[in-house]
Amino acid sequence: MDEYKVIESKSPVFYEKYERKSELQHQTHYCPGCGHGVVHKLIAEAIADMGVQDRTVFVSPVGCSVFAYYYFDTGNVQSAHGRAPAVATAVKRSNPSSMVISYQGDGDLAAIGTAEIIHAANRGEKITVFFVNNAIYGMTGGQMAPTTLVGQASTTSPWGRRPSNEGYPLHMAELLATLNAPVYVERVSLHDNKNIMKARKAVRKALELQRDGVGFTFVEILSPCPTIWKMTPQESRKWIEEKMLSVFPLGVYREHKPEAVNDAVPQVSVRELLHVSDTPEEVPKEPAPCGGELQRTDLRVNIAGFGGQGVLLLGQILAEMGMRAGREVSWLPSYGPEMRSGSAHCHVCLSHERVGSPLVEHPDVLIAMNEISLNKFAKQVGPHGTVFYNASKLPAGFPPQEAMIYCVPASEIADKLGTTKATNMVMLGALLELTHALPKESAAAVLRAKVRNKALLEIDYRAIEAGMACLREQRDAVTADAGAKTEDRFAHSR
Ligand SMILES: Cc1ncc(C[n+]2csc(CCOP(=O)(O)OP(=O)(O)O)c2C)c(N)n1
Ligand code: SF4
Repeated sequence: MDEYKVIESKSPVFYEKYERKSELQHQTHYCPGCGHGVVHKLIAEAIADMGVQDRTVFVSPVGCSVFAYYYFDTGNVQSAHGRAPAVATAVKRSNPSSMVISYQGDGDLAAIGTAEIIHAANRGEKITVFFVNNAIYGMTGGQMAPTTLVGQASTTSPWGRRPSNEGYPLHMAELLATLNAPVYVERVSLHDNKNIMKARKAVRKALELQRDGVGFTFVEILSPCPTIWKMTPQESRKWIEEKMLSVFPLGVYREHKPEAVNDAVPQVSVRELLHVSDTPEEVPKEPAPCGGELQRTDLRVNIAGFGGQGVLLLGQILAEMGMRAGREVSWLPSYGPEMRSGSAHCHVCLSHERVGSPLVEHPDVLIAMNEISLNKFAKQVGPHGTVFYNASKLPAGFPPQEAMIYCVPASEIADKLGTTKATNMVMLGALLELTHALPKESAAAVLRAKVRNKALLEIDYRAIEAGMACLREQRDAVTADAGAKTEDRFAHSR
């Protein structure tokens, strides 16, 4: 006995202490004999040996694979079911020096996430995907997975999988190997120690290729799930050998260096992309002070109407004006399936501070281009907010609102100027006049960059002026006639 010394050690890539509910503290999340624990060890060892722990990010989706974040002392992101390759893409692209691992089960990757894995592979994202194939949905108690074998019983295929009804097992390694972009695709297995050593090599190789920036790497790992298979750990290993190997042959399915193609996307800033210069023309950053009543330079705006009314474009113009004035901005469009005449709205934030969320639930300003939008959104505007409604008067029976409402017959005005296309510009004029959020010169500068048609550009300028004039007129009427009956032209209440 003296000759042997038992040494227990743990990879430094694992957390010192694994967090579990107190009564389960003595065990990991994985069942005895589960392959996930083995795969974890192989990955941890490779990360430690490569010295990349500090820049590794694990993306764990849904399934037993999700538990990875309790064990790996690396960056961890949990993604929605099947979406790990998309999330991994975002992490890798925004931080190219990171080592990004998408760690997925077969239900996750080959069922709900089929689109994500295929497109990430096809784009050649420089990530590594470890695909733990146990031929079943483990976490949820044994439903059929796309990888379930023909004849294999599951809770959703109690008579065994039948190709005539459930189709055939999906061969993900073979499928991805048909694509041009992946640089390394291999299938390995955990059914005995010799094969675990081969899996170890494959895991390392995939990660090394990622470290060297070569391209998309994918390792499929045949892995036991004794609990759901209702077998002992030993029987599970045997079952892989006897049943799974013939359906999922092991081996390297793709290994190639990507061809050098000169199609690198130029790295440009958003400002450059939108042709917004850092030192915008002689446009003042803040508008000149004046007597507007909603004088705010920070604004949260909802612009709503039909598709085709320039709703989204108005939002873009506003956001771009904000950008030119050095604001933090966001533009969040939302539209239905129809291109024209369907409902459309967008949220715009103009702020002196970073925008926390582009979603505007309670706008300072609502620009309602039609009655439906007025009815739908006016109640969201708070007591100090303003609504601009595209008509000369409010709809009959429209209830009093907390917000101030201005009726700006923008379509009518634009029509008289020569085209209803300029409706949105009339509204922009009204907004600028009332809020003084941004200088009107900035609107002209943005329009010059956006509108190629000279005649339309002229109409747009005039539409902005007309919107401003319309608003001035109404405001003066309010001032002169404070307290008088004004509901025919506009209604206001606070
Ligand atoms: C959107 C969504 N659909 C379904 C589920 C239920 N669900 C949880 S895990 C899982 C299957 C996971 O199976 P697999 O990817 O094979 O992982 P394993 O547990 O076998 O490791 C499903 C369907 C969910 N959580 N979210
Ligand atoms: S259910 Fe299966 S995959 Fe999940 S931990 Fe248990 S053995 Fe592993």
